[in-house]
Amino acid sequence: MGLTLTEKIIKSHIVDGEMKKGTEIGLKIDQTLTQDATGTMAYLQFEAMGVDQVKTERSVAYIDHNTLQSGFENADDHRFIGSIAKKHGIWFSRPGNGICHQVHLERYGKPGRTLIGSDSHTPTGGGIGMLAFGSGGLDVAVAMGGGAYYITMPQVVKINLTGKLNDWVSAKDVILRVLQLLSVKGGVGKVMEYTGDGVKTLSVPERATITNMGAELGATTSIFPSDEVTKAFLRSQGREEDWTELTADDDAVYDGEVNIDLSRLVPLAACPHSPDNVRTVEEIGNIKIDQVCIGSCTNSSLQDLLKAAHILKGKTVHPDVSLAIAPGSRQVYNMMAQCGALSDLIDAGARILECACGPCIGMGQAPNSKGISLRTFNRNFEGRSGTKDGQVYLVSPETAAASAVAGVLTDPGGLGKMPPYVMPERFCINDNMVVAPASPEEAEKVEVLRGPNIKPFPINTPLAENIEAAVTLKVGDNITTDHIMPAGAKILPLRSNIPEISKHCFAVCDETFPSRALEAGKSIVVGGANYGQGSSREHAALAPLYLGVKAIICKSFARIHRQNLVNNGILPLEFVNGSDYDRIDCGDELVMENIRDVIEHNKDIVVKDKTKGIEIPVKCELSERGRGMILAGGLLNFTKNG
Ligand code: MIC
Ligand code: SF4
Repeated sequence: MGLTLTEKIIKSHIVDGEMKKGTEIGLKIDQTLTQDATGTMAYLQFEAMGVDQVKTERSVAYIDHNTLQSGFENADDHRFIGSIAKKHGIWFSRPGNGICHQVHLERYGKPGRTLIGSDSHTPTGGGIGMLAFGSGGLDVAVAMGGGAYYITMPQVVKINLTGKLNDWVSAKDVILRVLQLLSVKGGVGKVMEYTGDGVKTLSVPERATITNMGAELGATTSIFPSDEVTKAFLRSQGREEDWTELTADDDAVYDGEVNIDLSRLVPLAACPHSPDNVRTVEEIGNIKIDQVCIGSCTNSSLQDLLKAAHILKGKTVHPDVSLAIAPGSRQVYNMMAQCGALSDLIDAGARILECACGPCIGMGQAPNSKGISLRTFNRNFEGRSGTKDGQVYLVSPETAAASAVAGVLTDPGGLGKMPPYVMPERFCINDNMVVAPASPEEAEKVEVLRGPNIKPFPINTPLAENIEAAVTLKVGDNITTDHIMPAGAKILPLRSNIPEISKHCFAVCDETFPSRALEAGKSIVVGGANYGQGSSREHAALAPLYLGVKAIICKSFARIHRQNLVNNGILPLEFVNGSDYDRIDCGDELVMENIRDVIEHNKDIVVKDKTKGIEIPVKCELSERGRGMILAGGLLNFTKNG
């Protein structure tokens, strides 16, 4: 029986377990990446492990999220990350060099390699044929130390692309169509593997747009084959030697199949407030818009910005619209300048931002009250833009640019013939903003620079014999990590300071939660389906840990967040009968008797609701290793105990 591409890469990297679907496997990790908003914690955790030099083939620390520097905090974090990177063998991509996923694709991604990153959009690397996963910072720290990365052996879904995209329809519309078909829960436990004749019509950055937003499907990751298109991209990046051909076997067996005829796709948009709330631009109609943002790790490649520049050339941004553009990397920015397209954007009235995440994570450019904002980004969760009642639509760069001129949501289809995009023979290569680590001999002398905002992270204690605590919060379905631990210009600077950032935990749902939870000392949170979808931020586990949350009971979890809870020793419990969700209320006193023994011996778990006088069966599906982590009070304790 032939193998899928995913299985081939897993086979060459598996160091623990067997390739049996649904069981836990450990993978050797070749490359890691961090970004600054999750990086400070990841490096503090790496330090706590006491490893001198990273054991990976390449580890890169990017600064791209917190670049506003509205106070000393961000700049201090940058210096901390820069110095600790230098000491431990990590390459340091300085602020201004670009968004981690875009830069990594351009300069470091290699077909057939494994990559984990402390950012949920790390699967962007799947566009170049890597098996790339988003994870918590602690998992990255372990991988840097040479430890395996554990996942559940995924199902592999074939996404068969046929035909060719029509003019003005783009990769963003492909992934929006997949989201429309499968929903934000549709990828859980699965790898999306793209195949078919249509693959060769898509460039590497277009493929990366698609694998990037596989995160929004909840997928373990997404991957494209490595073919002649990949080879040409690597050649233009001066890295042809990094290329290897990779495809699935002809007789590979998949667990599911989705067929997409590229030639039948039309411009799409994800309406507020979920990436799977997808309709055609035509169906939504010419709604009046207030803001357009082009950029983010999804759509900020040279190809994306050149298309936007073509549409904007010789035009003026509509008087009622603010257009902001953030190139994905310095390479993109520079090439836009060299070919004159940057001037077309400036002439049209675009507000050019630095190469960073910027508005995507609420670092500036919040829309006006109730403002309608079209964004080429990947997430439109409520409040994420920085404006609570902002209405964010996710669209392609073509739709974004056409709409910025018209002042209303506009199908770019009416723009005539689209000029073909020809990839440059050679991209503008300049790695001078990536600082090399010190040699192992020099490393000892490197001083790690810590600012006053960098506080130690909380470490859990071993699981108690019994848990007796009240429900301090009950939330609904599809709660995102942006609900649990919001980001944005005011809160992101606190990422290195858990006591401070915890004051904003669940602020979107209930501002009184942090003080109530702290006062209670220990408590339990109840949630619906797909709890913790979205980002990889470990802070969505660390802040509840600091506030005394002992367990989350919900209908189902998103993958990365569940792992972050286990890594930090918080019990992830799921209702055996989803309808029991309705029987528990906020304020109920819950008891889990002998929970330590129950977890240790994998027995059935019963939660007693003392307030209601009822018993509710829940489950906690963990591998032996996972149980060990919960018993020890998290991964660090577990590793220390040997
Ligand atoms: C995001 O897009 O939500 C982020 C900010 O990149 C996060 C990481 C973080 O919270 O720092 C992610 O996607 O993992
Ligand atoms: Fe940055 Fe946005 Fe991408 Fe997250 S999704 S890495 S915030 S650009």
